[in-house]
Amino acid sequence: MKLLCPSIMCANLDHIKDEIELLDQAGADIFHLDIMDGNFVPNITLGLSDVRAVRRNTKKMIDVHLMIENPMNKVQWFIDAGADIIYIHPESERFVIKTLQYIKEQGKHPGIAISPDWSMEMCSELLPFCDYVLVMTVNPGFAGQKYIDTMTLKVKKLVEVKDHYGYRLLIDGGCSLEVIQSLSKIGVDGFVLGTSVLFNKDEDYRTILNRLKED
Ligand code: S6P
Ligand code: MG
Repeated sequence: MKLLCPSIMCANLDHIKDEIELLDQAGADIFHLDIMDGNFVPNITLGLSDVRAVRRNTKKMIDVHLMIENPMNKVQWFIDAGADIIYIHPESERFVIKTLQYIKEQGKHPGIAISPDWSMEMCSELLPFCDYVLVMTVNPGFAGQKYIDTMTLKVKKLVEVKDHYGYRLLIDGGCSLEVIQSLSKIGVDGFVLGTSVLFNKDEDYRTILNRLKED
């Protein structure tokens, strides 16, 4: 069973309540919220009030993908706002393990987001502390980019050791139907769904999510 994670920055934010309800009823598993600070990445997207708004409208899991400098100081804000899974980028924080431990101690799920520049080996010390690992298959900052093919080798390496460490492996960026089908076959657990497959399409969310679940 794949975990299907709509990327809320790609939804129609004029109607956030309706969007969340539709996605929830259509079978979304985890709501993915991209949080950017304009420093770590050259963009600013969702924030705490968006996390609260999603939390008010679903009982399903919410993840926050923190693309911000020094996330340790701020993870508690996102926990208080209702996040269940917190992804941090190792390159954004001096004390990564300490931050992952803190998230776990608060009863939430720690995760790392691995940028295209980072190899699996550069993250190996962190894997025992992760409930979730998010491989970025585009450069962080923007929706609508193309999947970087050379990331597939890293994904395969992370699949090989995921049962040993006990994390779930998800993919973020350019997840088209073809990417989802092929990576799901090799053991990837879930996918962030943005403009490549879910939003601004002619079909409704339920039709698309049902198809993705089947394949
Ligand atoms: C990018 C962000 C992603 C995007 C998602 C969009 O920095 O972390 O979560 O929102 O990748 O999906 P797509 O299909 O437009 O690439
Ligand atoms: Mg993301």
